[in-house]
Amino acid sequence: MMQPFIYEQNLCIIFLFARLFLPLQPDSDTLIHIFMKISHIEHIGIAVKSLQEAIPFFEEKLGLSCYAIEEVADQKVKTAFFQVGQTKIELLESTDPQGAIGKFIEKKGEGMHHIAFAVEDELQTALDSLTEKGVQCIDTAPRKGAEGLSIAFLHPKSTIGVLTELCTCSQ
Ligand code: CMX
Repeated sequence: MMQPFIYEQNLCIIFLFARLFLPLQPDSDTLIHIFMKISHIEHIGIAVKSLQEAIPFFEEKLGLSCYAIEEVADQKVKTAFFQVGQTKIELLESTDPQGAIGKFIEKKGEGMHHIAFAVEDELQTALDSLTEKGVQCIDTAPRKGAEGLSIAFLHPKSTIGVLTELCTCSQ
């Protein structure tokens, strides 16, 4: 059985070695790869069968208020938005069974569909850098999403299984 004092001494030695060989600041190579600043979670997308049936749950049970309903024809969805702090909840109802939400509901049922990060950088630059790093971008260029945001999706197969959206309102 190791004495507590010797044990503590060993820990100190390990810490000093680690401190010597692992610099606290990222090296210049690492800094080159820090390119995208995510400011917050812009919204969380939830696939629902019917907005009419889902909205009352959020309003009457959770006390949130739906502030906008918008159809995004391009995405084959109708959306409803709720503000929760800096983040929104986006309910997504399919308008076409062949669209992304139609297929998702058919396969997995209702539930969380994607997470959207607000990025402060130029979206095209972020997409180019991600592509360079081997991330599969569904959109290789930004396009217009709900609420006039510029958006782009990353494929769930290269984002740990979570469909990920990047968005910015600055472009
Ligand atoms: N989250 C995690 N995985 C998902 C997913 C999701 N939301 N949607 C699909 N997948 C998975 C499927 O489970 C499937 O996995 P397996 O191969 O292991 O079975 C795989 O991706 C392929 O799925 P699919 O049903 O065959 O669908 P597609 O390949 O045709 O499309 C995707 C998948 C993600 C490329 C497509 O849905 C897409 O382009 N999404 C981005 C656009 C979008 O989602 N628009 C709706 C929201 C719009 C808005 O917010 O305004």
